[in-house]
Amino acid sequence: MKLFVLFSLVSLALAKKTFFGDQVLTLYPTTQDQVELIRGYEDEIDFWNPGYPSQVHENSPVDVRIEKFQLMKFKRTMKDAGINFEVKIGDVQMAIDEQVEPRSNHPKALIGYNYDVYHTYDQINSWTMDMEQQYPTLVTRSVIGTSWEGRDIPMLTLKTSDSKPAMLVDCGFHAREWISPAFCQCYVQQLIDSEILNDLTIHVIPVVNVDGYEYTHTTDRMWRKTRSKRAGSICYGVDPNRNCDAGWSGPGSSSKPCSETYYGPEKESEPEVKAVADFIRANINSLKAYVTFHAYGQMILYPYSYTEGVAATKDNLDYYAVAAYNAVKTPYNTNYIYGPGATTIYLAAGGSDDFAYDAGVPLSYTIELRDEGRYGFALPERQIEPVCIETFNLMEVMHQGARDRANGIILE
Ligand code: 0X9
Ligand code: ZN
Repeated sequence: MKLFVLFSLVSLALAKKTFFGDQVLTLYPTTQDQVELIRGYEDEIDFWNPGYPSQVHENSPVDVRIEKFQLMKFKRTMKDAGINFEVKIGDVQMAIDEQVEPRSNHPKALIGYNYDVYHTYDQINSWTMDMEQQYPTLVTRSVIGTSWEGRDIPMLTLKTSDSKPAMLVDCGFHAREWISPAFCQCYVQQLIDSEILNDLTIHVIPVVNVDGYEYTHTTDRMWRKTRSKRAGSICYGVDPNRNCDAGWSGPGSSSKPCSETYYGPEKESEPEVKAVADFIRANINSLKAYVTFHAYGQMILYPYSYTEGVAATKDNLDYYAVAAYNAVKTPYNTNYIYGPGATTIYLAAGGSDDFAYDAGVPLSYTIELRDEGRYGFALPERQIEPVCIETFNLMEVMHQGARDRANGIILE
């Protein structure tokens, strides 16, 4: 009997979390009282967009995932409080299941690496090795660090010769934002066929938060943070985008280890974050641009996010944001918004974009990829290809920005 109970407990712990019957609702609070009511759910519901309750504001929509067992009561409470809402995703598990196409049905299943599907950490890691083998003169694989759970964090450097100005592109800071690593992979493939490598060296980290990403494949699809675990806390993980040395522990980040925006026991406590920061510091003289990919919301954000204070080179940052806005719109009319993080999305200290900028990288951007909330984190695989195409267009603006900077051109 004891053994049976133990077995059940272990299998429960190992079981993959499911989201059957959970819904994503978009709430429309119009008064401060309504905002406070929604914020009060901090520990009970999953805030998708904005990512955490203190950023809920009057007259701006809020996407939240409500578990099946809470739904009836939650909807009644919203109605009683006069908060309008609509059901964005009727069944989160169905959306997750539909996100991934049956592999055998996929038209590209048998032709080389398939960039139009979501891959696991192991697949992505092997792909980095294959890329180096396949393009030995162009691609170099390195490992910038080791995660909390001991995984390698691989990086691909694409270059045609040494001593070119460089840019750093990373993906997968937040685990559940799967479209981000998917973009980094097709970006590398598109770079290989492009002329830009004659002018720039481009470093690409396809997944920063490797443990978190693996966890979203094995256990909890909606995991966001790292997977570190420290004595004295029952909760796992630190928000890697609150853990950087940029106004660390300031507004929009939490001291609570169980919070989705926990800033961690100290700055760069997370080995994944330290690996990226160390790379930026070590290459600060060559790095002209840094672009970090998140999801979702369709935004081009630039410093600052840890303060509402204006960045010294705001006009220059804004110049490429406007150009990028136009570029990303061209192929499929996808609408982005752009601006400083603090005023465009929310105040949030400890982010990698602000860190890179203050460390001396002149152009620094966070891109929130598709969509605007129709599928949110469960963006279907059929959207990977259009995201790759329109976002490469956006990146061509960033390449131009890095080249301009290298040539001492400061456009405003
Ligand atoms: O909150 C974040 O970290 C990012 N949004 S997300 O929904 N992907 O979590 C926005 C980051 C903007 N930049 C900084 N806060 N520095
Ligand atoms: Zn993110």
